[in-house]
Amino acid sequence: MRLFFAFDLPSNQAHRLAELTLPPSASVRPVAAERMHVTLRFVGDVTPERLDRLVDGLGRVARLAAAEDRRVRIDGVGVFPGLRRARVLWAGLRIREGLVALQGAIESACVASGLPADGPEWHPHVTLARFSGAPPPELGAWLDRYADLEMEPFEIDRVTLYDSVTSTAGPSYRPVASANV
Ligand code: 2AM
Repeated sequence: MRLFFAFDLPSNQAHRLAELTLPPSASVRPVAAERMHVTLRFVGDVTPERLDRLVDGLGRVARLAAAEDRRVRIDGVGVFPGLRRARVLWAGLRIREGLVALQGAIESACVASGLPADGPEWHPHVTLARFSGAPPPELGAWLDRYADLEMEPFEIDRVTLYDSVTSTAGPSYRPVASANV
């Protein structure tokens, strides 16, 4: 299993992101609207007992998150790890303290289940495309063009623990557990 906690985008926003014209390149691999999401915490493979504890933790986090401000909005674009060696093209998220608290609570639930602590920095983003080879020379101009990308705010209403299943057709994401927040 390749587990991760995430929330989905409103379908209309995911479709609008999927319709952005990507920088032209033979190596660009777009993400379909149906698979766009924001990872809150990558988990990876776990034992069945740890999975049970993570699912319990998700329920506790959801109850706690009900009191938080969970509004977010798509804001800007960028690349990981950097322009010259770009592997991932993403849309950023403007977030409020409430989401930082929600992500922190998920991190705490992961550590309580026995997982090692994640790195200190969380970069909320929606992966729009991946580059399987050298990034296109037009990438810098593309980033400038969409620097002011902004969508209407929305409220996260559900957090899901997904299993990423890889096949020759690419990854697909199977919900293992989810909770309304
Ligand atoms: P990405 O969107 O930046 O590619 C399923 O693979 C999800 O988990 C994706 O959203 C991916 O992030 C994220 N992910 C995969 N491997 C990861 C890792 N080693 N560390 C953090 N996140 C990871």
